[in-house]
Amino acid sequence: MPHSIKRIRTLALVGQAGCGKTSLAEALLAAAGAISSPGSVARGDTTCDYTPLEKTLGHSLKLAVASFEAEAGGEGASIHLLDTPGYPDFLGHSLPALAAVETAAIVIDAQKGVEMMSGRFMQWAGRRGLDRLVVVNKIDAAEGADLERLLAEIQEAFGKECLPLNLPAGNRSRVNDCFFAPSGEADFSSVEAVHRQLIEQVVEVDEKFTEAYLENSDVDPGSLHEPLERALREGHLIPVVFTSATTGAGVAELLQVIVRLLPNPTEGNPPAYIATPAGGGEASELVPVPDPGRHVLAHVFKIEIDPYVGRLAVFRVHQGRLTPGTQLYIGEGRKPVKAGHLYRLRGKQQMEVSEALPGDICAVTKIDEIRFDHILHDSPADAHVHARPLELPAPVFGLAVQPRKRGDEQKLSDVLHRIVAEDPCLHIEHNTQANETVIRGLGEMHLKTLLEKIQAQYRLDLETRPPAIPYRETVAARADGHSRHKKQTGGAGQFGEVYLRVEPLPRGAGFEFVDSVKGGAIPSQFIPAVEKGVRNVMESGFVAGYPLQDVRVTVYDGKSHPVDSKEVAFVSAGRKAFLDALAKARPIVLEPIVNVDITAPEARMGDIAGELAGHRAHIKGSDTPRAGTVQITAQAPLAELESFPTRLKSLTAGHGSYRLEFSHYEPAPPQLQSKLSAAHRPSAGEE
Ligand SMILES: Nc1nc2c(ncn2[C@@H]2O[C@H](COP(=O)(O)OP(=O)(O)OP(=O)(O)O)[C@@H](O)[C@H]2O)c(=O)[nH]1
Ligand SMILES: [Mg+2]
Repeated sequence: MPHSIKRIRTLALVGQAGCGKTSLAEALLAAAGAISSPGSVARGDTTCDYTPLEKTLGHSLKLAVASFEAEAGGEGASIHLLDTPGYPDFLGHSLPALAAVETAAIVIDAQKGVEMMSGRFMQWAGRRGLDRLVVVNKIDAAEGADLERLLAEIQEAFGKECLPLNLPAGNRSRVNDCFFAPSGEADFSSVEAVHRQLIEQVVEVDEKFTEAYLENSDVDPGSLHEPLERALREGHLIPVVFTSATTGAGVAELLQVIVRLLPNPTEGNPPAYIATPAGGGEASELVPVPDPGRHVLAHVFKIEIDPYVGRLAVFRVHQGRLTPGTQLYIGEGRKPVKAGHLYRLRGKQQMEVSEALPGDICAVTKIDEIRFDHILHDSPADAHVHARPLELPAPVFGLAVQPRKRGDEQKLSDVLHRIVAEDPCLHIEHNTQANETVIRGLGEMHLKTLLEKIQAQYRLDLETRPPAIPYRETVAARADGHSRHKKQTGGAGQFGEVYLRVEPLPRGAGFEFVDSVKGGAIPSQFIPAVEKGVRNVMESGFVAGYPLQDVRVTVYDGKSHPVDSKEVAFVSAGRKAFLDALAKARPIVLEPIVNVDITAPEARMGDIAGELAGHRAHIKGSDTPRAGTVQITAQAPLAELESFPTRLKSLTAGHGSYRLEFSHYEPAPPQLQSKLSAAHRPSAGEE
């Protein structure tokens, strides 16, 4: 069968950790005959969980691509299936999958029902205009009555557009089709009634079909491709299917839905790119056309770095046709590269192919310039095209790290560099103040697995500690300062004298330096030297060794000497005059305040409020986005939240999640002020 765009299906499996995505991918691969028998997560031999750490931990840590051919109902398809990790800590791996597919399959654990990540992915996929499909997995493990209730729960949470394409039957040992060829009895509801509901929902998007349906009181489902495609694209229909990855119930039927009903790359809502004209200007939306005859536009949504094999860049083609010989430009880079080899992926396995069409998900290896989110294109005119931004959460959970063994500093820097390339939700900061390297991620588990990976894959042991809190200093009053710098040692002397004033500025205003010296009392060429002296102190702090902010320094008078005045003299005088003023200007320490956004089971609301109150937090509001779930917004000093993730986890048995976001600085309470300045004093002796 020749490769063609219309045969391609792209699908991402998303949802709560443990709902069975990796197992389902395995079952689908086996049902299509791509693997001889399904592997299992417990045995550690699945196609998608192929990294050593995933095998040990028994859950997915990164995005995996499984491409395979399938046939159903006489139709053939070339499927690119994406398996994503469910833990919110790995959103940097799961969210990018949404940029690569036409359809998001939200997998729900039949035993657990609608969970937090099911809802979040439903929303994210909807916002990106993806077709959505709900897969209720693990039906073997749930009771029939639970499944009926679950279907109602799904409709309550995500709307009446969620209609089953099949229903569990034979006491959940199989499913009965309600769309293509409805027949037989189901465990609950009626196949016939569901069939009617489905058809009515589909024809509703088009008057022509509605009329035909009303006239004949039925239509052939085979003739409904067009309105069905539209219903999916407009979110007017969100099909629900039932499966068991373990027993295989509903798996062949799901494969049939993928082949026969899901959109090909010319259907669905087209993805939008952003184009900025060369030389700047207003950015505009650019909609790629899934036509192999046009310029190539492909989006890199995954980077994987294997310590032995090197860099693998996985991309989705949105426009044009790629071959191993295509000259490719990388983002805004001007130097073209040749892919050399193009691969399709099936977990770890790489299968060489001779072309990639719009809709194809392929990989190239060993091109070090390619980064996550890059656009690969074959025309220099497209250098300023970017993918529509992913709504990735900002990493705020930090750990300061250093190698256990001395001399491993360079190795640490290399390893962090590689690891950050694979995960857009991971940042590295160098805090020169505290002389520490801080890794920031989305949560405790994110960083913990990262450290394990660094240990196992790169043989690098790290010591960790909570990162230093970025305190700041400021002044609470206005004061004047003076210093005269005079040195007479044999030859040429040094002379400089400075009068200045310091005053507080509103919070967040930063630093202002004003020169109001009259009549050249300090010659203008020495003013920068005075500023330099002041800035030295701004950086090193006064009371507790943290940078100063929100102050204005005005130099208003001074004295110079025709021979002995030099830059060094004014740097020193500026510095000492500023210190003199600071001592009188009621210097204080500011602490960072963050916004905390907590989502947790409603029953734990009281405990969480208590925990927050004990840590100087103010609760700003609470909301119930879904039955049983509460969302709390609060503000708290960052320093108080060190143990919060652990406490939240134990209070909610792991079901709570939180997000932090910097808000502003506030004066630290007196006790903390004294503690911080006492801690600083031993090394402050130089003044
Ligand atoms: N009874 C039953 N168990 C299942 C089914 N599907 C998966 N499981 C089990 O559920 C557990 C989690 O399955 P995974 O496939 O790893 O789940 P996942 O969604 O990939 O999890 P993450 O990768 O952490 O997001 C494993 O122990 C599976 O064997 C099913 O249909 N029925
Ligand atoms: Mg998994």
